Amino acid sequence: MSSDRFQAPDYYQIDDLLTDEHKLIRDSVRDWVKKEVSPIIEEYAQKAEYPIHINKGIAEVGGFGPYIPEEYGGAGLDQISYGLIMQELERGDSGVRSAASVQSSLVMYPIYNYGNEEQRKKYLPKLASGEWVGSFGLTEPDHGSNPGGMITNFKDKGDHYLLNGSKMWITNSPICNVAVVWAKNEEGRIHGLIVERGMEGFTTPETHGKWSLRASRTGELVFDNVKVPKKNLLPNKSGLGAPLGCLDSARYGIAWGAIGAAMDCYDSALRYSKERIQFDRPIASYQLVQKKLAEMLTEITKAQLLVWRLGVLKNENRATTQQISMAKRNNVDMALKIAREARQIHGGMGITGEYPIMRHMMNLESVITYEGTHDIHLLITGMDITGISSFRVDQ
Ligand code: TGC
Ligand code: FAD
Repeated sequence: MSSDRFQAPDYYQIDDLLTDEHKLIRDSVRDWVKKEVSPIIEEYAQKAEYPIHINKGIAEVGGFGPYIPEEYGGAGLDQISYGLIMQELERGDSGVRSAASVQSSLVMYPIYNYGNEEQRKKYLPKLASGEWVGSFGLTEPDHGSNPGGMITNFKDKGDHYLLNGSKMWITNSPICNVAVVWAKNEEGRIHGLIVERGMEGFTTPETHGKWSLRASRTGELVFDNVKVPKKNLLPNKSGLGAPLGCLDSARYGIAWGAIGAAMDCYDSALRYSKERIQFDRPIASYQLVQKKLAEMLTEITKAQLLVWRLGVLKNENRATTQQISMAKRNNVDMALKIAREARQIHGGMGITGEYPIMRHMMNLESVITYEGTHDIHLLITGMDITGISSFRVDQ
């Protein structure tokens, strides 16, 4: 891959809305991505492996638990810093941002918010340092958009719980040391359980043959009469709202992350269009190419303003699920469209690993589906506007 010459667009001087600390954090993650991710990521994506050696670096730049308090190993940062970190990591690759999203918002978040002190102390520092990898098991083979229908269940056996069922499409499953798993108790109430690798009956088969998010490991979590100690139940929240609360935090990070992928595609397309000569002139001189570039920058700028405002609301604890949903849907869709246009501008070169475009484009095909599909988010907005759920006929 050619050297990383990325320059971030900031057409509306959005940097003026950031504090010096925000900019320092953003720039340090950007430098780290240029040095540690860009040179290797194409090779890892091609061989469908996650570069696990970078986990230490992600931890050092604050990517694991950015907003978790420092006493538990987190970085103790605000929500805009968290967003900027996700933006820069996804500028490198959605798989790298995925690793940080899952660890931070889907594993550390529920342990911090729904767990007890013993659980926080046992798991959070190891996850924050990158020593341990976590995964989050909500989706099942027959329950994706409708997680409330899950059939994974646990029974109270006196001194332990007996867990049965399976989860599918789980980021990091093949390499996780610990999984936060959502399952129903005998009354049908959803609870979170911390399942550790090595527990008898717990296996994590890998899903092979992905054309998307290749630099990220995906698999199943299978529970065959797994004896889970009672102390591993997250005690402080239950019901579907518990996993959905984690999703709010992860979806917020994705809304920022997608901008990173979009910026990388735009930046590459702009540079390529100025350097590529056809009919004796740079292709950047042609109106159709300029139209594409102008529209890309307009959409990136709108997305940047959307997440900045959402970050302010989130810092004030005022961001709603529905507002987060809108930003996730809009920004991922925006990034995917930009990746497709950028690929056109690169012509044949756009399909090669010489440029990051095709990798981002394929990655975004997962990002637009996971954490709630594009259409599910549209319907969450629809429900908010009308007060009528399209998911449930009785509501
Ligand atoms: P619904 O009736 O709307 O809600 C059930 C209960 O939950 C409450 N609630 C929330 N609570 C906290 N935070 C939220 N964001 C909440 N949203 C809803 C709600 O108030 C209700 O509480 P109660 O007390 O009344 O029972 O639920 P529903 O079954 O109708 O489903 C609604 C729907 C479709 C919007 C929801 O289930 C949904 O979001 N589906 C999409 C599933 C999804 O996003 N899965 C993601 C899996 S994880 C993943 O993809 C990780 S990828 C990571 C990576 O690699 O980066
Ligand atoms: P389905 O729910 O079957 O949806 C199929 C189609 O039907 C979609 O277009 C959807 O929008 C549409 N649809 C469904 N219901 C409705 C409706 N009511 N109205 C209109 N349209 C509807 N999950 C985890 O728990 N943990 C993870 O770490 C994780 N990582 C993932 C990593 C990758 C690479 C991928 C691809 C997925 C991951 N997921 C994870 C799962 C992801 O969250 C689900 O794929 C997603 O929620 C959609 O579920 P589904 O694939 O079963 O699709």
